[in-house]
Amino acid sequence: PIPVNRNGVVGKKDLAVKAVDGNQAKTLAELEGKWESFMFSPIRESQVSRAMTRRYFTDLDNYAESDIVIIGAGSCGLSTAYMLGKQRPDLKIAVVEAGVAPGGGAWLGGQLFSAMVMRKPADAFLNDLDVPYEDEGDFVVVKHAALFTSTLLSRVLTFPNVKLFNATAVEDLITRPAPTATDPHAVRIAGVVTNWTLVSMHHDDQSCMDPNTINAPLVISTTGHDGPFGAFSVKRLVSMQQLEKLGGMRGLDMNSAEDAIVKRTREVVKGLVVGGMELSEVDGANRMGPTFGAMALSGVKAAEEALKVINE
Ligand code: AHZ
Repeated sequence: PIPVNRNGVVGKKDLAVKAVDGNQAKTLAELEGKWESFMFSPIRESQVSRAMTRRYFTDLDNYAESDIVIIGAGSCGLSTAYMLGKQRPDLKIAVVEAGVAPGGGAWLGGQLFSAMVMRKPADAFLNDLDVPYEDEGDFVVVKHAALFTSTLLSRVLTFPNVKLFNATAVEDLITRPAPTATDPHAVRIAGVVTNWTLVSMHHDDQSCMDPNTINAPLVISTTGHDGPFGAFSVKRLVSMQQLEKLGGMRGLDMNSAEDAIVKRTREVVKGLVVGGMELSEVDGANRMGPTFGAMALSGVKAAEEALKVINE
């Protein structure tokens, strides 16, 4: 039996003894051929619970005041987080993703095909990430979109100053009055209102499931084009009368779409930078379909725009 004290906690000394008994290998080579005597170090279930919940609630506490919140962890949101995390280890960056699996639409190239196409000069982003590709002249091809997305995700998650809250939806934006000479009702965005996505999906059949909040002087929204979850922030800007109307995403035209998305990546209202396909809804830009260079470079520009605002 595993020794536990009165509080149900395994004694540290006992754990150490068990660890030695349990043939704790430091390398896989040390495990080879020893499966008969093999055993894991002991654990009590509460230790697993506490290891997870203590960290999660510490993060919730810590990131309740963030420097930057990124809404959406698709190809644009993750590219933005990568640039910011890399350049500014001093900033606290919360990434809020509604889905359980971060990555948005970037796990496949297009339809259900594996490869991911990026038009030049987005190969510069792949070089920075160290993702291999084949050069086809004006564009490059990563052999599987998941190689791009998983590499990007692992880089982002390794930064100590970036926290991903997945399975968490942004339900609303926090605003503060910021009247201008032309608009006395203008606001600036000052953070996000969140809820676990499974809770967000049940507001119609359960009552009193109030949300949580993250305050931040800058929010970057990359929630994709309109859909059940997409274009979240810009639709909310219309309903709170900070944007008159949305332009609506136009049909597919790869050439004009990709240039437009990168060029128009900007602070749309004070405190809110918009990037990726969410922008196509604001400006009425074309869609580009299965070519991802604009998502990476919109992320690079969103980070640059964000730092301009932060440094103001
Ligand atoms: O789950 C969404 C997805 O992972 C997440 N998201 C949306 N609303 C949210 C909310 N709270 C939290 N309220 C939310 N998360 O945002 C992510 C968006 O990722 P995406 O891949 O859909 O958007 P993107 O702009 O990063 O990339 C677009 C990819 C496309 S669509 C397209 C076309 O149709 O032409 N072409 C490309 C390259």
